[in-house]
Amino acid sequence: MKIGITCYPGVGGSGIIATELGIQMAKRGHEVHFITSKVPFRLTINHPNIYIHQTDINSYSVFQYPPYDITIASKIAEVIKYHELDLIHMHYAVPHAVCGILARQMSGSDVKIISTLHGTDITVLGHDASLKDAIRFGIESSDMTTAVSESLKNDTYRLIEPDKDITTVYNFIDETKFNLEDRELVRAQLKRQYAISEDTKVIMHTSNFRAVKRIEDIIRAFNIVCPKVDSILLLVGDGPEMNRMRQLSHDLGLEDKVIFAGQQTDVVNHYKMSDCFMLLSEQESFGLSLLEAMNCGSVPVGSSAGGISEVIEHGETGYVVDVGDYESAAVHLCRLLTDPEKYAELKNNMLDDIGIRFRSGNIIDQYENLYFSLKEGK
Ligand code: GMT
Repeated sequence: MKIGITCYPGVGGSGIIATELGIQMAKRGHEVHFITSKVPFRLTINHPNIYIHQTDINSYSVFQYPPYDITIASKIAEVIKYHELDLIHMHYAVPHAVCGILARQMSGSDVKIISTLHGTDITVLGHDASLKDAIRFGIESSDMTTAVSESLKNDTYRLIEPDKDITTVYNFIDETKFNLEDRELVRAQLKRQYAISEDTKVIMHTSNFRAVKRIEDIIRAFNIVCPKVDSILLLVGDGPEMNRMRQLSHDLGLEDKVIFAGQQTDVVNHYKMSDCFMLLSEQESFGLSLLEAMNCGSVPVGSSAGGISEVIEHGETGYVVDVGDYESAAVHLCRLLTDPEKYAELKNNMLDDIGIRFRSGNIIDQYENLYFSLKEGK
């Protein structure tokens, strides 16, 4: 099949899923065309089946805003025509799903469109009355729409009310990158690099440091854990909340205990160094970082937001607390970090469970089957 993919190319879960899916489809023999404003950051391999079409966004002075949507749509239309694509896979409802519809019209072809909803395109933007109709249009005009969790699917029906079936296809990870390989060795090396002593427990979080991640709750939970367990908090990533979080750590007297590691290219090794992983978001359609961390052997404590409780089986593969309940998160962390038997039990369950439910091969099969069914219905 000839497949076009459009996604946000920067650091972010939707771009990661789009890129990994494209790579895996190329490896399965499909011709994959990325049509994006920049090369997606996780697209670090060369493969003969992968083509990259980058758009330049015109910033002519008459434009108050550079016309991203029109430019990307016309590039998609050009690639549809020139490469005779069978289908285009649009990641994120606005503007990409809508750009896909426009591109199909511009190309005059009957290319099939599959759109994937990733989370904030519904749970945040769906509350914006000026975008709601556009989101619904993008969903209803796509030939197929998927959501990354049952929770996101239900949120979409509730907030957007589309007259359309939505299929849940969970996030997945590349298990050849995120795994337990050399965990003990990597852990020892990285701990030396950060001057963390061997016995100190590492609690980790990584994100784009947006308010929706509620990093404040993570720091407040750690503030309770820290006096009870020899531990440090490792925060990987950067974003709008960074300065406020530094200030909070300072105000709580935790400067020496919280490591702000910034954006990291080797996030895998940081996962491998960690004992526990925290994701206490306000909204989280799935929580791809959870799956990455878990596959690297870090036991999770998450909030009950969105799809997190579809990823973590509370009490079996980690713990789930109500949004904002950092005190309970601290209780679970203390238990995990001081009870090696409980920790081992949850870790084993976790590795078994995610190896079955989120196996990348199965998830890529699901997408590929959807692609084939679209193509056959052409
Ligand atoms: O988490 C973010 O803020 C990034 C965001 C994105 O759109 O790139 O991630 C969303 O899509 C991911 C991949 O499907 C999901 O795993 C994340 O849970 C989701 N983020 C939110 O819902 C906040």
